[in-house]
Amino acid sequence: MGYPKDLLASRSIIEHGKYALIAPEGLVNNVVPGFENCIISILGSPKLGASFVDYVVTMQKGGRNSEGFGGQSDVETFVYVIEGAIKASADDQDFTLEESGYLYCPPGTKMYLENLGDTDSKLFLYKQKYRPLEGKKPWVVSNHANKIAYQIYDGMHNVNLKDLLPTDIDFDMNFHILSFDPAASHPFIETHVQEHGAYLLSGEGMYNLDNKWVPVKKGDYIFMGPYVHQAAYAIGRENLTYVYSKDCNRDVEL
Ligand code: UGY
Ligand code: MN
Repeated sequence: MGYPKDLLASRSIIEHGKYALIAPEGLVNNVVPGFENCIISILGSPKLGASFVDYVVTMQKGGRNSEGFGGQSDVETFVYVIEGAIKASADDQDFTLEESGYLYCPPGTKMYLENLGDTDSKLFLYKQKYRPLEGKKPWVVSNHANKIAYQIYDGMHNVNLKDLLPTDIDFDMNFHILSFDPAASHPFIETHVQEHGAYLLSGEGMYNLDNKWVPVKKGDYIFMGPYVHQAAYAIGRENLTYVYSKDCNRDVEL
């Protein structure tokens, strides 16, 4: 949508500190040091009210981050391959990640990324300050979500969930995939302290954000701040599926 073919209009909704729907057509390229031959857009960030940073990265031919992403003593990182194939490395281990492949790096571990082949790869990338817990330490995790079986979500026969990271208390957040069959919905409108950054992998639906229903589809990004009302209805023929982060396993600090 846009000039000269159409009106200058946008589906994106930005409510700082509360929630945001960011449609892909409004994104611009942000130069982020360390990334070469990559088109990067910063999505959720502290400037929007999120406690994490999410990025969508298109790695072109020769795309790489060979300086290492993250690696600070208090920063954890996560990458998920939306399409294409990359080599991801951490702690001298190499992982070939194809569509649905992911890598989590704990604090102090740099993540190295390199596009494989001549075609573009698209990544959902994340970083956050890790909240330590005495005696506990998370570790490097890599897998392909396509190899993980779905579990029934909250007793709903037509909604399914995958946990991408271990549920051990060492981890202060998890990534999940939630998938709604056409016409399926959440069992209730959630209001919870945890934040989410969600990237829509397939389908279309109506999303309740702050108790207002808005249309959403594949390629959209949604930030949900603490306590914001949230729920989805899937519409159309394809499953509405998204990958999202959720903080867990920690008390709220006073
Ligand atoms: O895990 C969750 O809180 C998830 N059900 N939220 C969401 O899909 N908006
Ligand atoms: Mn939620």
